[in-house]
Amino acid sequence: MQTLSANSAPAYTLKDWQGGYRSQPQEFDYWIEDIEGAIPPELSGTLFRNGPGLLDVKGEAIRHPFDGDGMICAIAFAGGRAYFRNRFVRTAGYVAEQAAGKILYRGVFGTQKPGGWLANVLDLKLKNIANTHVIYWGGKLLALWEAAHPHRLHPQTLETLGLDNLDGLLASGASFAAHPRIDPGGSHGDTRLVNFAVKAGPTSEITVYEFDLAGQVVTQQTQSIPGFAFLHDFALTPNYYLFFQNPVAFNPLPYLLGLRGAAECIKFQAQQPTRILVIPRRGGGAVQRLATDPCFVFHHANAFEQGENLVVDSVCYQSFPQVQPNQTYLDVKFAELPPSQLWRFDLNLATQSVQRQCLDQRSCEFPTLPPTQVGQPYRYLYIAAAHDPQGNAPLQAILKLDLASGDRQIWSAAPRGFVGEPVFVPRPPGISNGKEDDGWLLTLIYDAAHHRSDLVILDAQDLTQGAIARLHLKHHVPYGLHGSFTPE
Ligand code: 3ON
Ligand code: FE
Repeated sequence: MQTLSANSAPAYTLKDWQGGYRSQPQEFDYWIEDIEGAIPPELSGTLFRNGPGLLDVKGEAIRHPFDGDGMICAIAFAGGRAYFRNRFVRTAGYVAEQAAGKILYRGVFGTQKPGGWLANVLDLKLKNIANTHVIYWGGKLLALWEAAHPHRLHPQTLETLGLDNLDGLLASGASFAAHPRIDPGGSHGDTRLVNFAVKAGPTSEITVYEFDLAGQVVTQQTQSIPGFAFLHDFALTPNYYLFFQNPVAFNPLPYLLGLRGAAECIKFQAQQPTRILVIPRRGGGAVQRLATDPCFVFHHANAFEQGENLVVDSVCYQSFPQVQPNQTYLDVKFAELPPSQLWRFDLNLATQSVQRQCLDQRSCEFPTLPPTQVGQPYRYLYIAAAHDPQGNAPLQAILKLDLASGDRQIWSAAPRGFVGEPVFVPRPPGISNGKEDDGWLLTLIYDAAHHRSDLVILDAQDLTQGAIARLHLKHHVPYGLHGSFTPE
């Protein structure tokens, strides 16, 4: 197994990294012809992927990439060929701003309308930017953004069909998170898509929904939680949902006054514990709230049950990562920031105690695993990571952790490549060797040397052999958030 050794010089330049945050206003449709290696002919289906496509509105920069208009990429694979398409989600806000040629909405992460605080004071409209995730479930392709309804898209053309309230499930103005998980089912039950919605306030409300394969809601429950809850993701096991309630306080005043975005009014509370919320999936039991050391979590890798105990693996930050008032997101001083790291939390429900251990020093984000293991004991975890094993740096590599043996594998796109979320695609049943890690990893990387993006295909069993195929797009795709793969 290959493990990279520590490097003193950064493997990247900030200028190269910044290139991946240029807007991509164009929409494309084409067969990908420029390919290194070969697309496995058995790889069949579509990778959908979401993220901010615009980092400016007609030249006016937005304050934070999470405020960028959602742009969907679809890369369809069949017979060893691949077709690329990207489309902006025609949200009301995108359509209006493109027509007006200027910023008309405030963004949650601090984008303001031009004209100073007077132009922004008491404007509390949310722009549903549909930029965080995209899933195909129950015959619907849905672009998700956690503070509002999904947008439904045409699965082939990516044309926006409109807001979707999930057959009347979502009340007007309700939210729907951008982090569904698919419980593969098994002896404990059927395959389910599980997602949640949060109403944050002095007391917060979490609603969790479970959907069957046809997209029909089969169970839902709502729980009240003391305190403000900013919950981006969750984890599940056959019997529980797990949420990390980060220790944060929310003072909306600067937001109301037009001075800051709502997310800029969140303050990390370093003296308070992180609360791990354990919600029974069935039977209407009470929520358990276990305390652990303060940390900030966006993403969980996985959770599973171990006798009476629960294990959850999550990416932890020392505090809530925020752009400082006198900075822009483009001049992040990586070297001065603590890394985000993968931690394992062992929850003892009998004693209500938590033990945690760092699984790897390397700075990382966007964990994933084979879909068969979601909610189950698992051996292999994949995650986008820094090239260097220590310190904070942009994501340039894909790391594979063998949680049983402790072995690591890494594939790095450094010095000039920057990776996005890896998506695991199992090798189809008929030809799979049955191993947990038999499949491919798909990830879009930004190649600063050519100012374009590549879709990289890795063999998930062995990252050290290098990319199986590297599909050169004709253009770049800005750094994204989440995606999913749909076979067929
Ligand atoms: O007042 C509340 C506070 C709040 C922040 C309520 C609320 C629902 C309006 C709200 C909104 C939250 C939203 C809209 C969150 C959106 C999050 C988002 C779009 C993305 C999060 C991404 C997380 C990570 C860790 C991304 C990492 C990216 C990289 C490493 C770059 O490649
Ligand atoms: Fe996320």
